[in-house]
Amino acid sequence: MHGRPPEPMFPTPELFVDGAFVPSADGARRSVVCPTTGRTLAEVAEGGAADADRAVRAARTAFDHGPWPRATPRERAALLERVADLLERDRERFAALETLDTGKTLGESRDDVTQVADVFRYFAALIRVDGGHVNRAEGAVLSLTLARPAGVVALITPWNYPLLQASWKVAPALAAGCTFVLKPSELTPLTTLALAETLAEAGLPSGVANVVTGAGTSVGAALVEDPRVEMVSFTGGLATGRRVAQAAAQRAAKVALELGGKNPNIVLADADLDAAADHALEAVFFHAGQVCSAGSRLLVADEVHDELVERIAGRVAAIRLGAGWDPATEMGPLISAEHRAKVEGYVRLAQEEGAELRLGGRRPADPGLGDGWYLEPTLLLGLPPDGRVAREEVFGPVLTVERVRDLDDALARADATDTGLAAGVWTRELATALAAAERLRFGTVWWNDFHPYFPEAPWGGFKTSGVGRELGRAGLREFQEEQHLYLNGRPGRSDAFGRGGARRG
Ligand code: TXE
Repeated sequence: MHGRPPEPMFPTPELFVDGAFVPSADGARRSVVCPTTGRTLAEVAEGGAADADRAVRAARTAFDHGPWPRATPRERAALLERVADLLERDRERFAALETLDTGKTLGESRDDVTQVADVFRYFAALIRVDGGHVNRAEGAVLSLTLARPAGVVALITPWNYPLLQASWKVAPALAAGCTFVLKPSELTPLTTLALAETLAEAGLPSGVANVVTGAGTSVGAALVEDPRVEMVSFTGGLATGRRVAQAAAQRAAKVALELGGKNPNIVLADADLDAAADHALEAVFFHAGQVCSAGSRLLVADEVHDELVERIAGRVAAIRLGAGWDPATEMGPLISAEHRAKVEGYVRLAQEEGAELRLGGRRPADPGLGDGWYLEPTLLLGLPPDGRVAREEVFGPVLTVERVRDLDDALARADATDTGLAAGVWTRELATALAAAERLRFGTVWWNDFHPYFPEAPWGGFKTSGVGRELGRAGLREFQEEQHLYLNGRPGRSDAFGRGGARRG
């Protein structure tokens, strides 16, 4: 029914510490399960606090005594370029592993790898041109701002974009001269372990990159609490992000957080409805809605509401579910049984809150899909703006639609959430889009589009969607400490102290 799953070369299923693949201290292992078939893909070493400790020690030694933080920007850039070359060489392997592990389509996984290689190339270029700046150059005095590496960093990533999210942290951390311990989601460690192999093949010195697979509550918590770790970069859910921030705050460590959001997609009466309908679907059904910037909340002007809903409904019903490796598939399964149950709970809650279930919301009847954690693409109409579903992240293939009076009404609803990651506005008038963007408290605003991002532009959220930015210049700054260097080429005498006040006056 699904066709044959790909058979890529699997990475060594061990921890990667100090340049070598090693078993966990207590020999524990965890089954990594394919969300499409329910079968075990690999038995991966399950690290614990002792392994986190060993990895941090390696990263600390590599930072304090190793060559990487002292390498020139040109040398670091050359290594990042090599990593990008290897990723492109191994694109099919990485894509197949990602599809097996996450359930997303092979097309999406291939695009992920292409973009990941581009992220490495971007930070390679940036580190060569972004060395700091001159604050003052006055006579013999020179004041410079230099960017020093932030030190040993912990990188904690989620399961929806395992390789891509890792690259948004790994590439700038390496460019900056940091050393790190990376903990992937326990659900999807395969491409992160393959990335460790790639970094080693590219010639990264031992101890600079370490990967410890295992649970968030053991490995993740140990990394965040470790006083030798100077910064934590975390992508995941809001509840976990708050815990991470609290633990880091206990010891005044830096944090960068990307915590997802409830992202409005606003369609005004003058919008190009053909394009708006296409992108309304892409906004939420891409990777079955398991995207931090999913446009799950469609706010449509009264005048065009019914027409847009009809256009969308016809297409939602036709979305083809299936295995990511089947070329006919448009949408794969959800990541786990627990996650599907959570999304189903939100579909029920939306109806209890007064929404009408127009389509989907069920597990597909096709017995060929019975082994995977599929959920039919779902369309809910008339979602009340004051309920929980209008505010909370569903993270599944669920599009909710609200009828709005006008732009003001849409903006008021969009603003009535605690999160602020990304928003879309559809109108033919640039002036309207600009006015909307000024009032939308979201880290990204798209006009007549939804989802595009690229390494040059910052990514992150307002409000509870996060702290700090990834990608762009800001994404490199997260992994740097600014140092003010004041140089005085002509030292003068100072009469300030101990000279009998002779010059005071
Ligand atoms: O994420 P967790 P979960 C949202 C989405 C989803 C919800 C929960 O709404 O339904 O979060 O997902 C590690 N100390 N997003 O529970 O737990 C964990 O092992 C340190 C949005 O799967 O946040 C994993 O590596 N680390 C998001 C990582 O945190 C800990 C993407 C993320 O997992 C830890 C994913 C701890 N105490 C889910 N506990 C986005 N922003 O895109 C867990 N972890």
